[in-house]
Amino acid sequence: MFQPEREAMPLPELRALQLRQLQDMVARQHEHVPAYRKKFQDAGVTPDDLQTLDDLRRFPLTYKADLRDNYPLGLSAVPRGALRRIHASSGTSGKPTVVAYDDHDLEVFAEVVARSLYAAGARPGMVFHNAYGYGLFTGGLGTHGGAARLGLCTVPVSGGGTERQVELILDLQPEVIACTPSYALVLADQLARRGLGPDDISLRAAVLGAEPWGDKTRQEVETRLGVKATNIYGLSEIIGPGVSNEDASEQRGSYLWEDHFYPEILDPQTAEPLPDGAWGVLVLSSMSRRAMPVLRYWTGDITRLMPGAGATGRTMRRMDQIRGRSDDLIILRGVNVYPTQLEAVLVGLGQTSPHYHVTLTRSGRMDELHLQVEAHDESVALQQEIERQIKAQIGVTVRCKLCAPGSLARSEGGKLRRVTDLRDVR
Ligand code: DLL
Repeated sequence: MFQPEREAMPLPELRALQLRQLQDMVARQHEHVPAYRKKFQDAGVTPDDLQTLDDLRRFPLTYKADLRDNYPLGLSAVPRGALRRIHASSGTSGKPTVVAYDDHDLEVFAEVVARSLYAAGARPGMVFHNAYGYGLFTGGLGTHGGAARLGLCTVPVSGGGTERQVELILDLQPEVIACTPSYALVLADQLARRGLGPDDISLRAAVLGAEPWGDKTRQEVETRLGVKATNIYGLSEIIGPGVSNEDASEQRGSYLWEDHFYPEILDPQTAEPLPDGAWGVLVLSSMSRRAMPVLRYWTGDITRLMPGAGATGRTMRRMDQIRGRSDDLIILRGVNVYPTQLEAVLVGLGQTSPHYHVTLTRSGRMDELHLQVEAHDESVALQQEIERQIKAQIGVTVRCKLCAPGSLARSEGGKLRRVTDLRDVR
């Protein structure tokens, strides 16, 4: 552990710290952020109503729309002169969502990323190939700060330029790489094109996140790059990468740094709290943030808090892999489908590559799901077997099309979109 005194804090102490920090955050929001004061008024609560952790459910949720409505810095709780960095989240229509950090927030950011990288297997003195995008995206600079805190030597290569990335990996011999899972496969492809494999490179640990991925991708990245791959999760509104990370020795659930981020799992439809073990929407409160603390932020990410403690001695809870987002949930003729469920069926079959793409169309009143998958064997028999297994395991009829390895779009370091929804295009 990077910070055993925090990561393995006795549970009663952790719960007391969470309550204290939540009380402090709500008081600061009430005093300094008019939009929160109004939200509290509308919900009929005051900061004094937060006496136990259970009381939190009476407090209002924060949605992405709240950040947009208060664009750019309306939710800031500190004077403008105290701000030290701005990031923005990608991929939304219209204006981006802007998030702000003061000195204290950047310390917290570095600390949670350092813990995450350590859990992934990074150790002081190692060389760190950082292929997350540098810029407004939190991935590059966020992991950079944590790597400095841990004592790594960072190669700030950022995204894109795959050939140059491979050169740098060969020449500088990094032990640790951070990038999206889909980009890790792009790098493996480029190495293979040069006739190189895991024994020719120095990498040992890959810290992968920013998009949903599953065990099929993990297996492929691990064998082709010769690394242990762990899942790093996070989002700009809460801090960026480093809300949680798996431990390399365990690879079962990401330890959520609960001394800074308070997690809840809510029912996607009713927003009622769900117990540990149940799948629902992850809601997070960034308790220790100063510049732009958010209360009960509806991440839209579907996961669960895993029941019981992990095997590493940490007391903090683990979250499972993200199954999808509550808003990219595919509802196909009444059946809920997450793209990662399709991936799980492909893993089970074991005869395709992890590259797939879903296109949703509507003909008349019928929604159709077209699944393109790369496979060496483009036979009708395999295509029918995939359709049959998906029907049997998920309960939906899909049309599968096999295509040659390398033919589907690859990530250039940014987020890969696995679903194209053409149903609303008229
Ligand atoms: O993607 C922060 C990040 C950077 C995380 C690098 C990990 C590594 P945003 O651009 O605000 O921030 O996007 C946040 O990305 O709500 C999830 O839907 C998705 N996401 C992030 N990490 C994972 C993951 C960064 N490990 C949104 N698995 C989140 C699945 C992820 N989805």
